[in-house]
Amino acid sequence: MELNENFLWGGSIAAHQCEGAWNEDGKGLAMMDVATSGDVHHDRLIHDEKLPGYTYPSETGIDFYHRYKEDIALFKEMGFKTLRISVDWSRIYPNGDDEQPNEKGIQYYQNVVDTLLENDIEPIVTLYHFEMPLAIVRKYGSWTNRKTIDLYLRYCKTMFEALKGKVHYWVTFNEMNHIDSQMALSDFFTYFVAGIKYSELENAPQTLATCAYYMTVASVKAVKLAREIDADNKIGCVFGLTPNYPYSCNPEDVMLSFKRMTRDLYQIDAMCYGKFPEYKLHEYQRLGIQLDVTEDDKMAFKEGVLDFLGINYYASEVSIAKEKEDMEKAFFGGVKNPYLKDSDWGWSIDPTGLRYLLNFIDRRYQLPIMITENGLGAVDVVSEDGKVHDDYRIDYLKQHLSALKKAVIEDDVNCIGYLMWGPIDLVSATTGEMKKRYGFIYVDKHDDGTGSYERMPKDSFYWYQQVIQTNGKDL
Ligand code: BGP
Repeated sequence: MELNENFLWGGSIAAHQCEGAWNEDGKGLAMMDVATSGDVHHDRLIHDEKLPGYTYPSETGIDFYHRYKEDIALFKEMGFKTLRISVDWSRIYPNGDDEQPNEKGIQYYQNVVDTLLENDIEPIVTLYHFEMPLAIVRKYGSWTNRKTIDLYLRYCKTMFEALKGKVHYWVTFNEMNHIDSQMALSDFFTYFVAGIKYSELENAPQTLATCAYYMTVASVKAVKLAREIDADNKIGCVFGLTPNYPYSCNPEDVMLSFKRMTRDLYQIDAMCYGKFPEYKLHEYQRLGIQLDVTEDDKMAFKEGVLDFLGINYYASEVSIAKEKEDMEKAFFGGVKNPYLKDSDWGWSIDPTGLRYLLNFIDRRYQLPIMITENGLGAVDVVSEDGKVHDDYRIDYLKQHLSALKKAVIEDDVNCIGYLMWGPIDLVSATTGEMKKRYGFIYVDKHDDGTGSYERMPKDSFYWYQQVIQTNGKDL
């Protein structure tokens, strides 16, 4: 048995990491426009306003806004069946609550989608990839306010209508689960997902739970809306999931590991089982957290069950109940796994973790799964022959795709696509750097502001082309 012939091969990119053009054609400021770069040791900093004259890679990105035709032609050359893009909400409603949408912003995404279709590439559109208008954060307090659900739905409606009949795969949110996952205990992660800074919250558990709940309600309502506008729409939500292993068979390690692995699945439960889970509501009650669950919300959960699940997979974690002081920590949390190597940015490299996760999610939800992100962030060097020989990336992807094939072929997991993250080099979300590169296509752009933006296929470009051509037979 092989992968289905309709298997969706492709890649994923996000507006704020590639478009640039931060102030063109009526775009407003978005949340990420005030985040400056960090590095492997430091989180990105979040400022109150855009720093005047401060140029950092996100401001110009990789200039995808002006070069999308050239880039899509390269994706086509690789044989992409699909490309996941995101819409930057601040291009559509620059102030969040404008009376009318910004036509130029809509036009831009129509052009990108038309170009994809002309190249036989199926567009998958994410409506929220950390790109909320900054004005909504300032004026309404972002997802702490129920009003934001209405603003989000109005924006979704605008996009569902503008791209009706052209886009059939939609993603309501990217990685909303990080709002209260392990990762959330830093300013950057809560800001990234919901525009709030962890250290500034007076009652963090209550605020994080409220934001998570409102985002979940917004997602199920968007699912219903998408179906009403076009019955052919397939709507998913993307989660950044991290399998967790017990350090030993000590039942306490196993219990802790289970708790961590399942702690942010309640949003998926809510989106797949037609109701917000009782176990989470009881947990909130015990913690003194109150949610304003309305009858309208309950109906929305029933009516907004997802069509597919998107999983972003990068690394696994390990849990140990009694951590010793000298144990090395892993980037994603927990202690370092002695059986795994790390990437240059400290993310564990674990292909079997992908197979494990696919099995886990398939058996729990029985919905089609798309791997919506996976890849290796590395420092690439242009060799003397002018090329990038990224055999390490090929090796990483080969191992992960072979694990995915085992999940589909041997374990019968219903995985319908594989979208490699950052098929063209772009700005890193967690560090804001260009140095951390994922692409099959090299972009001549650097953190010091130099570079011509010229595009160049790396060795992995030709490797992926072959993978797609043989539908994954030749890895
Ligand atoms: C995911 C985000 C992406 C992407 C990826 C890699 O969490 O959805 O936007 O950037 O992580 O992270 P980074 O770019 O920091 O290496």
